[in-house]
Amino acid sequence: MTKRISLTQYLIEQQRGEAQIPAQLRLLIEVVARACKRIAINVNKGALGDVLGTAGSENVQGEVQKKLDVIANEVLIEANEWGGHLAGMASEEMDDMHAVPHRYPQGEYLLLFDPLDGSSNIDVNVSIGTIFSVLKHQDGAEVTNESFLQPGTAQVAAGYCVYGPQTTLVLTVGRGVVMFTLDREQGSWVMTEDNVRIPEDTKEFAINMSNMRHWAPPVKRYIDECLAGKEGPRGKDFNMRWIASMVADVHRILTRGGIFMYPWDKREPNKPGKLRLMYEANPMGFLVEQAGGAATNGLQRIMELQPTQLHERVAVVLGSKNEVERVTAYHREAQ
Ligand code: AHM
Ligand code: MG
Repeated sequence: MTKRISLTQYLIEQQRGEAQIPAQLRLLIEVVARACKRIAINVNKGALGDVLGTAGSENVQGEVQKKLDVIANEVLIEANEWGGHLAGMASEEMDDMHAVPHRYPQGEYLLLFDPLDGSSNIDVNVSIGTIFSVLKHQDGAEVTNESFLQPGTAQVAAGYCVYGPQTTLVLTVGRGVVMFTLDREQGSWVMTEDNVRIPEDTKEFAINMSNMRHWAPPVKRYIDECLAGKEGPRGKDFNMRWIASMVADVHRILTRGGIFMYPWDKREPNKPGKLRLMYEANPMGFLVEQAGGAATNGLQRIMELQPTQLHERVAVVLGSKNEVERVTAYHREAQ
C-alpha cells in the first residue's frame, strides 16, 4: 500500500524539519484547512442547502455578495477566532479588519482571505475557491488595518482551496508548494503532490478576451502575438483558457503551466486592476514563485509592492516564468 501523508503529518514534519514552522502557524493552517472542509460541504449542497443566489448585501467594493460569500466568510471567522493563534483577520468581504475578541488569547499571526473567489461561478456549478495569506503581527502592538499593510515578501504562508470536481488544498510555507486532496470518506487531507513545479515555457494563456479593446498596448501586443500562432513572431500555436475563477485558473497553471493575466484596462483608468493585492495577488504570487513561476503587475514583482490600503487592487501577470518575463519586458519597453 502506498503511504498516505496527511496534512497534519506534513505540518508536523515542517515544524520539526528545516522549515521549523512554529506550533501556532501549524495550528493556524490546520484550522483554515478545517474551515475549508466546512465551506466545501456548503458549496456541495448547492440548491439543496439554500446557499445559492445573492445575500442582498454589498461588500466594501460595491460588489453584490452571494450567500456563499457570506457563509464562507463566517465559517473562516468562527473557526479562527478562539484558537489563540491569531491577532486579527481581514477579508475581501469585510470593510475593516476583524480583531480577535478580548475574551480569547491573542496570537502572533494575521490572516487574510478571499473567502469565496470566483463568485460569478457559484450559481453555475463551476470551480470556485478560498484564498488565504498569513502575515506575522508585530509583538504586543494593537491590531489595526495598518498592521496588515505588509508586502507579499512578508508572508509566512499562503494557499488556496479549490472546490471543483475534487476539493484540493494547495499550500506553501516558503519551502515549495504542496497539494492535498480531500478524502471525503475519511474526512482528511491527503498529500497528492509534494513538489509542484510550473514549467518555464507554455503555450496556454488565460485572460478575459472581451476586454481586449480596453487593454494597454503591451498586453495587446503580447496577446496578438499569441493569436498569430505558428505563422506569427512566436512561431507556435497558443491555446486559451478562462475559467473566471482565479483559483481555478491558477490551479491549472500550477498543474500544467500557463500564463494568467488580469491587467489594468481603460474601463476604470484610476483602478490599477480588478484583483485585490492582499487577498488574491500576494498569496497567489507567493505560491507561483515557490513553484518556480513569476508574478508581476506588468512592471514590478507583486510581492515587493508596498500596500497602502487593505482593499488595494493590482494588475496581475503570473505563471510560467519566461512568458511573465516577456509580458513584463513589453511593459518596460512601452514606458
Ligand atoms: P471575486 O473575488 O469577486 O470573485 O472576483 C475575482 C474574480 C477572479 O476570480 C477572476 O479571475 C476574475 O474575477 C474574473 O473576472 P471577469 O468577470 O472579468 O471574468
Ligand atoms: Mg476574489
